[in-house]
Amino acid sequence: MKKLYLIFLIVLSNANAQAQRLVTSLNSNWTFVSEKNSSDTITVNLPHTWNNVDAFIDGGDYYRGVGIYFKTLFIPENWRGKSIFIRCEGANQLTTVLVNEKIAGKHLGGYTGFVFNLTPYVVYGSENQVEVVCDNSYNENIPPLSADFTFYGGIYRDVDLILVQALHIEVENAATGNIQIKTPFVDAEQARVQVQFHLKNETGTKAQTRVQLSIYDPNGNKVLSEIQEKKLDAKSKLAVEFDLKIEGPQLWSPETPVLYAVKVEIIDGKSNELTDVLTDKFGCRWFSVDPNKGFYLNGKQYRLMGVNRHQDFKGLGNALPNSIHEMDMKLIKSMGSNFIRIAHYPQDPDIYDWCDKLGIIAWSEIPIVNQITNTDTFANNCLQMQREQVLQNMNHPSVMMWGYMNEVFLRPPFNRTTSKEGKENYYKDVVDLARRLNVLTKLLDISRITVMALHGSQIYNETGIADIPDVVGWNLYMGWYGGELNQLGGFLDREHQNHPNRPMLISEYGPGTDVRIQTHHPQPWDFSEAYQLKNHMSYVDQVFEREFVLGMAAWNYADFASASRVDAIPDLNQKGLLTYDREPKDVFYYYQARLLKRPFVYIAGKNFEIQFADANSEGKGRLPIIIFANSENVHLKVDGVDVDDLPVNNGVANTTLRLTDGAHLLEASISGASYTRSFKMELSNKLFERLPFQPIRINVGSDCSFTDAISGEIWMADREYHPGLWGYVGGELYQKSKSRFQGTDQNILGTQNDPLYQTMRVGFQSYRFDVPEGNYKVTLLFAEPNATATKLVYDLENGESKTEEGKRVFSVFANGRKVISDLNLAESVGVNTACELAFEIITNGNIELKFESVHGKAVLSGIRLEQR
Ligand code: GCB
Repeated sequence: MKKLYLIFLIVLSNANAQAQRLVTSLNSNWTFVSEKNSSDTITVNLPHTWNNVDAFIDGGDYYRGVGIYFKTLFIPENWRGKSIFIRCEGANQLTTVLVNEKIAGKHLGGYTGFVFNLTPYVVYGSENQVEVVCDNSYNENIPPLSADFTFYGGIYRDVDLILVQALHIEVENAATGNIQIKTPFVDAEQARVQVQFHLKNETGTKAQTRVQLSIYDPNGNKVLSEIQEKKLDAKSKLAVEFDLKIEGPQLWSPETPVLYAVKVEIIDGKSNELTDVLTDKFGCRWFSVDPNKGFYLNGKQYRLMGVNRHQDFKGLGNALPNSIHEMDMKLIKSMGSNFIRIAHYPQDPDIYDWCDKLGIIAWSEIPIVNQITNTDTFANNCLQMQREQVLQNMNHPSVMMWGYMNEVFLRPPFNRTTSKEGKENYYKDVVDLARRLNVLTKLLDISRITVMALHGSQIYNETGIADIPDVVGWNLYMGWYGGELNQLGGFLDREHQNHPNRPMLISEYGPGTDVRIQTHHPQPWDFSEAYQLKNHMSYVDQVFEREFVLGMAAWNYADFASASRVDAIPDLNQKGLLTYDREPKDVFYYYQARLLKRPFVYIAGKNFEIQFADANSEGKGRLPIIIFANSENVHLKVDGVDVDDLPVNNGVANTTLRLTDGAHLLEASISGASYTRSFKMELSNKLFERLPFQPIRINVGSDCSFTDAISGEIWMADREYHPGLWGYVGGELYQKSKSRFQGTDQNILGTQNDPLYQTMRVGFQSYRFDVPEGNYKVTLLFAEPNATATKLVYDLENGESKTEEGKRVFSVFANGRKVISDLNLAESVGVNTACELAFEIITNGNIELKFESVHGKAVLSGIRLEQR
C-alpha cells in the first residue's frame, strides 16, 4: 500500500498535471534464481519468498542464502531531468539493488522499507537491467540472530518505481519519502500539528517555490491551509516545517478511528507548475500511562486487550498480499481487540494503516530478540532499524509504543567456559544498547511510549534494563513453560509492589493448541483446544482483577512458522487464537464474549462435534457444554426443548447435559443473539452394535481425541478396559519429561499426524475389545520415542558389550497367535518415526492383543479396528 498517494486528479489553475510524480508497481514479472539451485530460473511476482515450502519439510532445514531477482525496465527518453527511485516495503534481510550492474544501494534488515535513487545508473530511451540480490543467511551483525520464527528470504513486500520532477519532496531517506506529521499537543479544544519534510531541487539552477499545505477533517472538509515561499539553490535540499492548530479536533480512538488528511503541494514559482503532491493521514489523540491505573486515551481509562501478530500464512510464507493483511486486521478487530503488538518486527505498511482505520492501538518493535552481538556494527544496525521504524511509521495515530527488545536475556550466548566477568560484560553491553536505543527513540519521537518485552526472570530487574523503557511488557507462560496458571496474579502483584512506579502489561501468554486435539480433561502440553481455553480464561480473569495492569496481548493472533520448533505440527508455533490458515479456534470466540459490546453468544466445540461417552443406567452420555456470552444469563434449548437459564460468569456459562446416542441440536440464546450447534453422541455401549460395524480408532496413551485433518478419521481418547467395551490392561502413559510432556515432544517423521504418535502407552499387558464375532483387521500405530534406543553401550571394565536401557524389543499376540515378532522399532524404522503394522483376525467373540516384552517395555500409539 502506498503511504503517499499519487494525485492524478488535482489540476490547479495553470498547473501542469503531467508534471506530478508517478508511482507504479514493480511487483510483476521478475526472473528469480537462488544460489542454491542456480540452473533453475523461474518467473515470479512479488511479494515472493523462496522458503514457503522448504521451511516445512519434515525434519529438514530451510535454505538461508542468496536469491536474485532480475527485471528489465524500459526508461523513456523523456524521463531525462527527472529523478527515478525504487521503493521496497521490505526484503529479508540484506538486499543489494543493482542497475545495469552498478550498485544503486544496499539495505540491511528484513523488516523496514528502503528507497534507492536509480537516476545516476539508468540509460534513457533504452532497456535497463534491474537486479535485486537478497540474502537471508545468518549474519552476526543483523538482528534477529535467533528467534522463534522462520527467517524467510526474499522480496516479500511490494516494490514501486517512483518518478518525480527535479523539484520534489525528498524520497530517498530513512523515512522512505514519508513526510513527518507530529501532534505534539492535543486536547479536547485544540490540536497542534507539525508537518516536516525536505524539499529537493535537482536542477542546475536556483529554484523559487510555493509550498502549500492543506488539512482536511475526517469528513473531507478543508479546515486549514497555509502557503510558504521557499528559495532553493541549485542541487540542494531544504527542510520545511509547518506548525498549525486545529480547533475542536475530532479525536481518534478505538471507537472513533477518525483520520485527518494532509496534502502538500509544491509549485514552481517561475512556471507556476505543480511539480509534486503528497498526501497522508494523521489522527488527533493524547494518551498516558499510570503505574496504578493503567492506560489512558483522550483522558479515558482503557484496558489494552488484543494480540501479537506475525506476518505469515499457510502456503505463502511471509509473502502476503495486502488482502491478507487486511483480513487479519479485520479479524483482530472483530475479536473485540483494541490493541496489537506488532511482533517481533515492523510489518507491512498496510498493517499500520489498518490499525489507524479500525481503531487498534499499536506497539511496534524492531527484531532484537534473544541475543545481541557485542560489536559497534551490530549496535549501529539496531539503531538504524529503530530510526527507520520510527520515521516510516510515525504518522500513524494508532502507534503509541515503540519497542526495541524482546527477551534479550533468555538465550545469552554463554557456555560452560563463560566466566562471571564475561557474563557481566555481556549484560552490560545489552543494557548499554537498550539505553542508546531508548535515547534515540525519544529523540526521534518524544510523543510515544518506549517499551521492552521481558521473559519472567528477575535478571531484567537485577541488571537495571527493565528501568530503561517507559513501560515493560512481561511475556508470561505460567501453566506452560513452567509453573501454574494461578501464579500469574502473584507474579504481577510482586512486580507491582517492588516497582511501584513502573507501568506494565502482559505482552505474551498462551499455550500451543492444535484443533485436531480435543478433550474434557485438559492438561498443559496436551495441545488441546480445551487447555488453551482454560489457560486464556485464567489469564484474562487474573488481569481483570488488577487495575494496574495496562492490558494484555495474547501470543499469538494466528499460528506461525518457526522452523525447527516441534509443536503438534512440526515447524509451526501453534499458540494462535486462529490456525495458520485463519480458522478461529474456540478461544477466539471467548474473547468476543469478553470484549464485544454487541450481544454475543457462542457454543464452544467447533472441532468437537462428535463426542464419545459412556452411557449411564438410563442409556445417556455426559456432554459438558461451554457457552460464551456477554449477557448475565444464557437460555439453552436441546432438540427444541427449553432446558435451562444458565448464569454467565466472566463471559462463560457451563453445564453438563445427559444425552442419548445420536445427533442433538443445541441452541443458546440471549437477548439480541443466538447460536446453534449440533453434537453427535457416540455412546460406547452402542459402538459394537452398529450395523455395519463402524471402525474404531483409539489414540492410545492419550486423554484426547485426535482428528486426522485429511481423512477425517477420529481417534478417540484411550481408556481402561471394561467388560463389554474395550481398553488397555495395565501399563502407564509414556511421558518424556515429568514436568512437561504428554508423550514425547519430538517430531515424528513419516506422518502428518504427529500427535497421534507422540502420545503412547508403555509396559501394558494387553489391549482388549469385546467385539462381536467376525473377521477383523487390526492396525497398530507405533513410534520409538527413545533417541538412544539403537545405540550399543560398551562396558569397558568387563570388555563386554551390552544393550542400553533404551533398547526396546517386543512381540504382539492376537488371541494367542503371534502376529508381530521381536519388533525393534529403532532398528527397523528408526526412532521418532511413524510405523503402522496390520494383521487380520477371526474371532468368535473378542480380541485380546498381548504385548510381550523381549527388551524394555512395549509401546503403542494407536489402534484401528475394522471389520473385514
Ligand atoms: C516468547 C517469545 C516468542 C515465542 C514465544 C513462544 O516468549 O517472545 O517469540 O514465540 O515465547 O511461543 O515460546
